[in-house]
Amino acid sequence: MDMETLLNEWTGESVIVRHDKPTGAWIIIAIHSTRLGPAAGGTRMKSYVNVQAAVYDALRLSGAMTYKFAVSGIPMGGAKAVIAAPPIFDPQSRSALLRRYGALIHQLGGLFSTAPDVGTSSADMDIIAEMGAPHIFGRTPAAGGMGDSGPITGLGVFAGIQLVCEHLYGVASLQGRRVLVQGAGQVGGKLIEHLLDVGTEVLFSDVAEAAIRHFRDELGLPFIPAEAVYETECDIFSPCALGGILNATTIPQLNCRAVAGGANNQLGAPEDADKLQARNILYAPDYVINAGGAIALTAVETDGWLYAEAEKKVAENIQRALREIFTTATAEGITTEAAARRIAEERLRVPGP
Ligand code: PPY
Repeated sequence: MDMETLLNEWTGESVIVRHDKPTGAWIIIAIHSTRLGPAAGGTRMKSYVNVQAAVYDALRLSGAMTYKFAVSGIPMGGAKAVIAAPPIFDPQSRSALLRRYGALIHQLGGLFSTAPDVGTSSADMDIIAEMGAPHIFGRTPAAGGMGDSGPITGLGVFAGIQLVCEHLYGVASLQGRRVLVQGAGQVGGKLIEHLLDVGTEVLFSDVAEAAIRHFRDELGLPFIPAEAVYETECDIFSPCALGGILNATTIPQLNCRAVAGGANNQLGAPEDADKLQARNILYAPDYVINAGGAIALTAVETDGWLYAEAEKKVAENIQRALREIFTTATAEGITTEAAARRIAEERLRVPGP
């Protein structure tokens, strides 16, 4: 798709594009909506085949942030930033690039705040904040931030799975339920710990050697190879790695009652929500169940909550949102994805700032 069509079909507000001459990197900030407040979204850093692919990623991901904040009741707008890095560049030029990115955020004067995302860490946020403060979430505790939001996102997914069980079986207990976690990283790994704590039968899949060694060899959990993930029988399938994994190829293979996981952009296409519904598989919309990081970062860093209070807020907030979504979907006979969208759009139907 050419750039004009891409931007034309996008429902967001503005895009900032900066070519970083010293490194050749492209910085793209997509401001999807400032309807509910100043916009925020994580910074994703990786290499892309071309600038267009990077712009496309930023545009696509920014909308989910708008919906995430709206459904979670956080007074912020949605955005996402992408740093399209050159294939190889040394760590020194990386910090300099992050500082220049921080200066750009500073220039935007609060229109946009950022946080860690795929390819960026809390340590990176510290560097970006040297120029970009105070518009940076998720700095390291040493720099006064909350640190990594992966664990609390994992806790939120766990709380969401409990609510899914309550909806499916009438009891929130996970004891003896079988959950397959795809991706035992920052979020999935923490989720697995919470599941094991309450007596869940956990299966996992991962491609990283270190994760396989830990969860299969040290903890003795059944390891499911990538090619068998979708067909493996379980109560809940929890995608915590890649996007786009729910599609025309995988949905017919699924052997579960529900999909509830932390990965972003799980649906390959909008109609995949209908395919799940037709198979009677309950889907917890990704941007609702994975909102724990956003909820906690804003609670702790903007509103001054203690971490332990934020943990409670994350669990309650996600469970309340999913309950409302499942009730709406059942009452209206629509998909859970459509119900979540409807609730978000109702909240967005207010006068702009
Ligand atoms: C996300 O939840 O996907 C994020 O990008 C995290 C986040 C958290 C707080 C402000 C902005 C982004």
